Amino acid sequence: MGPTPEGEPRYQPYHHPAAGWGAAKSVTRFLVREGALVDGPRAIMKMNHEDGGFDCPGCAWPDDTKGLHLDICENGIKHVTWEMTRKRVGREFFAAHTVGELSGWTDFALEDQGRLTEPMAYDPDTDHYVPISWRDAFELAGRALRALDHPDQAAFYTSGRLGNEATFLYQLMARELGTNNLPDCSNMCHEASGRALQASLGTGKGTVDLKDWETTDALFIMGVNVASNAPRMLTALTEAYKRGARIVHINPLVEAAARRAIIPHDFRDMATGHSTRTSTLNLQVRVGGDMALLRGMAKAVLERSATDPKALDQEFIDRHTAGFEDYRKLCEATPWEEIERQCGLGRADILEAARVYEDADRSIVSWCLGVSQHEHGVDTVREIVNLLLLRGNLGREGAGPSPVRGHSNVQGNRTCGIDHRPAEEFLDRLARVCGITPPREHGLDTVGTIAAMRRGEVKVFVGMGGNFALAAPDTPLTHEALRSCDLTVQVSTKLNRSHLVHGRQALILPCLGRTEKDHQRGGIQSTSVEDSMSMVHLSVGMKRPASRHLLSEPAIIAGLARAALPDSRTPWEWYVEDYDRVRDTMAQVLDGFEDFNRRVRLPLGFRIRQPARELVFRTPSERAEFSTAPLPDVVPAPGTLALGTMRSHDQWNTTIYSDNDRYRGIRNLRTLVFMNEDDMRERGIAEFDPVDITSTAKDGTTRSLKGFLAVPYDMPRGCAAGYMPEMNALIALCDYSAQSDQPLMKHVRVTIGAAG
Ligand SMILES: Nc1nc2c(c(=O)[nH]1)N[C@H]1C(S)=C(S)[C@@H](COP(=O)(O)OP(=O)(O)OC[C@H]3O[C@@H](n4cnc5c(=O)[nH]c(N)nc54)[C@H](O)[C@@H]3O)O[C@H]1N2
Ligand SMILES: Nc1nc2c(c(=O)[nH]1)N[C@H]1C(S)=C(S)[C@@H](COP(=O)(O)OP(=O)(O)OC[C@H]3O[C@@H](n4cnc5c(=O)[nH]c(N)nc54)[C@H](O)[C@@H]3O)O[C@H]1N2
Ligand SMILES: [Mo]
Repeated sequence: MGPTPEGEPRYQPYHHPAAGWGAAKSVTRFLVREGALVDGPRAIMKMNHEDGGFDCPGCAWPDDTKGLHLDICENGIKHVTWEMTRKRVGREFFAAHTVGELSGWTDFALEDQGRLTEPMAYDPDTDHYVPISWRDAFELAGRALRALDHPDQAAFYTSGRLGNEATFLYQLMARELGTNNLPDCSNMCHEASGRALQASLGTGKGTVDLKDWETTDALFIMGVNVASNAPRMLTALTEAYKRGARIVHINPLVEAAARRAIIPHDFRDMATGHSTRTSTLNLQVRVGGDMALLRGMAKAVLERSATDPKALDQEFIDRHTAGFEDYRKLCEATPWEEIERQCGLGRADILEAARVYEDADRSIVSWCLGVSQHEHGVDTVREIVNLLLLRGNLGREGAGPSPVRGHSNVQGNRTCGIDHRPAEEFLDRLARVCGITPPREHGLDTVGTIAAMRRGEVKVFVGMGGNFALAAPDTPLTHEALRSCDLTVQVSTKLNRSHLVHGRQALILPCLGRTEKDHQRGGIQSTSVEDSMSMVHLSVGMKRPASRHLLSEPAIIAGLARAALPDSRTPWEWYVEDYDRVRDTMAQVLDGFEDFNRRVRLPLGFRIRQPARELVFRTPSERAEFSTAPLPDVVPAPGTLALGTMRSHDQWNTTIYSDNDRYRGIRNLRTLVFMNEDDMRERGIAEFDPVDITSTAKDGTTRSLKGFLAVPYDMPRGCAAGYMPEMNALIALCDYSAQSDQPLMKHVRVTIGAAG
């Protein structure tokens, strides 16, 4: 799915620090390829600045608050440059290529054509996309939406790039139409984290901010590939290490950030090649074994408290928590042997991690997809909270849970109303302020939408960004589902697979990117975003739009809404003239957004109040609640392996920049599977041997990928790993978590054998 490889596949384990000149070299090559050697650096200087500029769309890590650093990273630069490319996909391009022909292109080649420039509609007679005016495009979509028997026959997907103002208008349109069918990328990402934190603490978000990262004594980094996917966290890790904080990495793979890093903004380090350690302890847990490890650490803390009462913060437990006694008994009753077997680590390792935790006055646990994309993702995140509660690591500086979110505004999307299970209180306020009658039944999430499209129950699919056709599980089935729609609408910046896998009618609606000037009647507009640590700030584009035909996302939503809801009393155009007006309405509907327009213009924006941070818990007991879930059985059956799908260094979700994965030592190869050497030997497989991978779903059906190349890798036995989205075909639609409805993207049960 990536570009045509530049040479033979190569594998050479990587032993250098993360970031540094390797990153700088890779960026330069990239800027040259995109023809952005001039614009790129200029734009980058404007990124993540407290005095204006645009928010880096690369990830959701918060901006540096001290303003001392050039707050950028290799992958953020690539991501921005990818949007700023000078290449264009105009009407001539679509006239020259049928959809059938484009379907044979790689995903890299599709996106590499550059920015989309004008609205296009699919013409089934010629199998070409043909130009359509914005007016006709809106009318076509409006007609399809008006023709539905019920609004629940439409689904409105959001990818986490959408700014808060557009988000608010988007959910308003869906709910005014009468549906809560608002699937989003969170359904595949941090749904489990949100639900767990909500259940344990009464808020679905982390409670810490960057200041806490700067003062904590111990960091536990679980299931995240920091150097590739949250590179700005490298700065926090090196600074923590230099300060004497302990850093424990919990991951089946020892990723680059779990060794050493060079910080690109530290010119002295860059010049001398001096690197800083970023880890005190690496624990290579079994895939899915995190909960057992956390249980083991909690058990160790409780055992120590028998002789050392200071091991527990009993006062905190008594005052602020519920369910401690049950949890204590559960830990006691969970045998060490079971804990060791399930996490795949020896007792000494578990005790060492527990000792780091016990010795720290303040601890932060941070996690990403390695924790959330599992059957028991919710239970594991709740176990993280259990562990934190034992020592009162909540509601004080330097301590607390800190999920690393993915897309740059995925957290803001949820805050501003993208939720297929909206709270009653939110709907009440929306009804009162916006004068609509929102539906009360819960809507469809990502998995539910695919199943409903396939059954013919959802007939219109609108994708507000993203690349649903590739990001979703069960690729062939998802494609079948999209193809069975009456209409698919994709609001996008670049050509991608979701434009080629379409309904009977299809629209491509090109929008402004975050780097571009958004000119409306009321002048240049800015939009707000919320980072992983609940900071809301403005982002304003400064580049000339890629084409004069592009509309902003709010304008596209308003156009769709006007056409679908001819009798609407919502002032759609009036909102689009000046986004301050949208923000004024949001201030009345959203909790924590009072005085939105003023506060969002403060130098660093504002932080949404986190009740749990102030030890206010909106749970049934009004306390932080311990959970008492049994440990899941994650040990693979004999002959099978637990396979996790993940990103390479040179990709952004479904966007593949190259076939290299520098920090894992891979060149020119994406169709690979990383395996433990002993597991390979046992199967008679040698390095680069072609293998067939077969998954078995909960319903007993099987799916296969053939001819992937095996790569021996330092990882626990019984585990395997490979890249998304190539491996999404292995993940059955029915394989989602009963706790979060998230597809099991980090735990596919597979057998692997020499290619037949
Ligand atoms: N450059 C770049 N940045 C990105 C993205 C991108 O594609 N490219 N994507 C963005 C998005 S949307 C998201 S959600 C985040 C994703 O950020 P990550 O969560 O880092 O994403 P993955 O590549 O899926 O990597 C998952 C990590 O979890 C580990 N892992 C797998 N199974 C387990 C397990 O059972 N337990 C533990 N402890 N670890 C496990 C893997 O070895 C890997 O290190 O990054 C965001 N940032
Ligand atoms: N197997 C497996 N599958 C996974 C995952 C996994 O770990 N394993 N991770 C899951 C996760 S965490 C996520 S978040 C999803 C990601 O799923 P999505 O968010 O759906 O996918 P992306 O690849 O981020 O979307 C890329 C497209 O977004 C469009 N785009 C870029 N910028 C803009 C913009 O400013 N506006 C608009 N309207 N469009 C824009 C471009 O056209 C580009 O082609 O994938 C999920 N899928
Ligand atoms: Mo994500």
